[in-house]
Amino acid sequence: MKKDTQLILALDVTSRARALSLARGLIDYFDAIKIGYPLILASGLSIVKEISAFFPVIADLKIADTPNTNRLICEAALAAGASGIIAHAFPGWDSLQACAKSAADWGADLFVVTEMSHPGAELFMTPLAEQMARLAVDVGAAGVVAPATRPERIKQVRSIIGNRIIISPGVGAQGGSASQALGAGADFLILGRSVYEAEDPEASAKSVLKEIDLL
Ligand code: OMP
Repeated sequence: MKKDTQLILALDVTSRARALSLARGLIDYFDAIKIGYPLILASGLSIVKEISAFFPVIADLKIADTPNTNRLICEAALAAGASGIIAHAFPGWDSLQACAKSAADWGADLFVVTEMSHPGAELFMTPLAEQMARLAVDVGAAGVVAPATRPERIKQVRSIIGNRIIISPGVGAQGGSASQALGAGADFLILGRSVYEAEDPEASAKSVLKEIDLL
C-alpha cells in the first residue's frame, strides 16, 4: 500500500452514487478506500470492482468464520478487486491462516483486528489483543487494525508486531486523535464519518493532514 497521506477513507455510505462521487473527489487525500458491509450490502460487491478500478480498496468484511467459509469470502472480495482484506483473529489460527493464504494467492494484504476501537471492545477484546497480534504475525499478515481511541494499546501492539503495518480507526467521530495515534505507532489512520458526513469532506481531510504535518 502506498504511504503518501497515511489516510484511509472508510466509505460507509449507503448510496452508490454518493460513494462514487466521494471516492473520485477525495483520491488526492487518501492512500486507500475501505469498503465494508454498509456499502456492499447497499450496492453489491460490484462497488468494490468499480472503485478498485481507480483506487486501492480494502474490503472490510471483518471475516470471522470457519477456514473454508473464510476462504470463500476472501476469494469473493479479492476477485472483485480488493487489494486488502480485514479479518478477525478470534476464530483461531486455522481460520486466519485461510485468510492469509487467500491474500498471498492474490498478492493482497491481510489486516487482522487486534482489539476494536469502541468502548465495548474492552470486555472481550482488550484482554486478548496481544495474543491476536501474535497470531497475526504467525500467519504472516501484512498488518493489524488497532484503536486510535486507545493510543497506549497501539504502542503495545507495535511492540509485538515489529514493522508490520498498523491501520487505526477511531479518529474523529469516535474521539481518537490523529497525531496521538500516529505518535503511538500507527502507520495509517482510518477516517469515516468525520470526512463523509462533513459539509466539506475535502476540507475535513485537509485539516487532518495539517494536524499530522503532511500539508
Ligand atoms: P468512523 O467511526 O465513522 O470514523 O469509521 C470508522 C471505520 O473503521 C468504520 O468503517 C468501522 O467499521 C471501522 N473500524 C472501527 O471503527 N473500529 C475498529 O476497531 C475496526 C474498524 C475496522 O476494522 O475498520
